[in-house]
Amino acid sequence: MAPRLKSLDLFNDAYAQRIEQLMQEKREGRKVIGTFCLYVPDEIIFAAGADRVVLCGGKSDPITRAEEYLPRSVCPLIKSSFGSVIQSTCGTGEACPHFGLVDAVVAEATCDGKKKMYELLGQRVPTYVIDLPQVPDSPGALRYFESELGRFADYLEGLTCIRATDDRLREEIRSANETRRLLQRLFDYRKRDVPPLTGLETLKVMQKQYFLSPAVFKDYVRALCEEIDRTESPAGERRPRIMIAGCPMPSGSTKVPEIIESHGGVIVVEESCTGTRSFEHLVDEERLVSEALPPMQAIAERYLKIPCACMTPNDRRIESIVDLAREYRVDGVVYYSLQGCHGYNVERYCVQQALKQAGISMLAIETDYSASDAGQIGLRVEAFLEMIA
Ligand code: BJ8
Repeated sequence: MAPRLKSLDLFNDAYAQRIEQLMQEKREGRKVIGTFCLYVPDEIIFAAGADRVVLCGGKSDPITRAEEYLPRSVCPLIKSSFGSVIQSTCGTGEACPHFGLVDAVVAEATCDGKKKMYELLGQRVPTYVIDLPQVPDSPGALRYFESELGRFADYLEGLTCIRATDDRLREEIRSANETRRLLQRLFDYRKRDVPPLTGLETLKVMQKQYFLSPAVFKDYVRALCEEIDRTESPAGERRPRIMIAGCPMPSGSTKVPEIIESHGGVIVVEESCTGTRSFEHLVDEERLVSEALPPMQAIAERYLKIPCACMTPNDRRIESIVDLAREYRVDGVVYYSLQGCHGYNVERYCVQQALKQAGISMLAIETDYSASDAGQIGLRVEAFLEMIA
């Protein structure tokens, strides 16, 4: 196993530092936007002069409170996110320190549970919803999404009094693409026989992406990459290489990676919104120049390629999972889905078929944020790792 990299410590104080930074920005009059999903483009928020924090919950504590409002059968990510908000607005339980700082929430029309939760959220904080075409290759989908993003920029201008002009958007596109390239560089190191980072370490970095400011996050990821470059590649025994595919793992939800790696596997890639889906496509900077492509269209093109399970058909996700499995030379895939998440749970069947055809084994784990099934998951993971070793 590779020795722990010192630069990982940079990310440790991320939460406290970030709250201090946001409070300072608010004192200076900057608006803060809370989001819950990758489909809300950072480029537009920053170009309109606002800052953003991602409010997705990965902890199990706030769920009891959320169940006073939401059905128990709703996915834990939605319940945890909403429960944190309730705790913040009612002053009971551990409050979400970020929620208290947001001036508005920008939601998106993805899965049904989230859409309905946003309606309840709208009773507590100004909530703006971006509509999202869910048949992304249908004629007109791109134009519609581009117009939705234009409407979103108008909304932000009303809040911040700053127009997301083409020049400002181009600048933010450059910055966001730089983050995406850095993350790709970080993930490329994991293709080595002995990856310099465990899956758990990488996940904790990825979770900070959604809280830290882009400038600070990039500095830290760059420092981490440079440390890996300076460090000799360790030799070590080969552990079964695992890909996790499925639902995102927001801050607080590390149960499954912990189980996999404590049983001897090493996670080398995550196909999720806390993994490759967050950086895998760049906004096309070249065509901004060569074809004078309007920046809003370039942003719409890139974001519509995100293969969330709310999209249909979603062949590009299934193809991407098989490609990633080959690229990172995985021995097996752990399909991670949350209870109540119909999109990812139903899509599991097609993913399993495609992986079977490619000769790659898959273990499906459907879980929540509690520790109650950890023992049983451990037994299944152990048997899976033995089978693929
Ligand atoms: S782009 S994955 S961040 S919607 S797990 S709340 S889908 S029922 S989080 Fe997501 Fe955006 Fe898609 Fe990514 Fe619904 Fe499923 Fe819950 Fe989910």
